[in-house]
Amino acid sequence: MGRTPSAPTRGRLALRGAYDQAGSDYTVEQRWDEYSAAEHGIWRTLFTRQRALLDRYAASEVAAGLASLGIDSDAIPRFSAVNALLKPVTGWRIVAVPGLIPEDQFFAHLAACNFPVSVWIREPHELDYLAEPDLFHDFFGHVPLLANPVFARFMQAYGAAGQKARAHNAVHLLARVYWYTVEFGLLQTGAGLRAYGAGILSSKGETPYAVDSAEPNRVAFDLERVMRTDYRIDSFQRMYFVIESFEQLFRAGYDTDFGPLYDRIGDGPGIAPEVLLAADRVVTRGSVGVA
Ligand code: HBI
Ligand code: FE
Repeated sequence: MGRTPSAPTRGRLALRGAYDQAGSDYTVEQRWDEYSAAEHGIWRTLFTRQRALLDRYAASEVAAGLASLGIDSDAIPRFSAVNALLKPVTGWRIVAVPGLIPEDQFFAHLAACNFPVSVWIREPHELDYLAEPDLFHDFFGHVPLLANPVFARFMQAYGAAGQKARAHNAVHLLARVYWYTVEFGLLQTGAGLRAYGAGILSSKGETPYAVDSAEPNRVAFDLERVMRTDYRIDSFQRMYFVIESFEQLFRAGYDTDFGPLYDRIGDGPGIAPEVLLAADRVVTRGSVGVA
């Protein structure tokens, strides 16, 4: 009979999604009609306050993506409506999932240009922080840049690399790349530093912090340096890596055979995020810095 996937575990956290309803690829139906007025209200509150930060703190491609996909504060987006606009532009589509899914399925979805978005939205007392990705993080943070052709190709290449990394037992190294780019990446622009990472853009506190605070280190992106660097999941970042363009990201994810890199780095301890190395191209030296 059909095997029911069980909820993946992440530390001791019990995941709240309805995993018993998921298919073997972990997708579910969005069931948009079942969202309550209160849930739409949470979307509206979160969207409004994060949207107001974008012009000052985010890469311009983020607001452009929201506009081109018709995403606004009115209500929780219908995935099908957004897909109708997204698919023709970059070939990507959103698939609904119960929440965090096992990494092999996650990589397979990205390699197939499917972006998994959690169907549930956080509760009123969680507006500022929650440990699991919910609909607001996944949608507001990740979906706008899927309308950018270069970024979208990077994401696909990342998914394909994930499948190879599993064979090398190097998923933890690739996860660092995802963390420091897709989740917490900064972009150097003519107008100054701007955020493009979803973990930044979905956080009211970390959006101004990532761009303006004197605390964290900011270092020019280098693929091997990123793969060697530990990250913290329970606080604002102490280190951000700065790309010059989405093309740079795409080249790093696409033209490189990660095999030799994985072998060279191995699985020794990572560099702490507070540490700056002599070889780093430092953009800003943070007050957390260790010489
Ligand atoms: N599942 N829904 C979801 N969203 C993620 O961002 C995610 C995931 N499963 C695994 C995973 N991320 C990570 O293992 C990768 O980023 C490396
Ligand atoms: Fe995310």
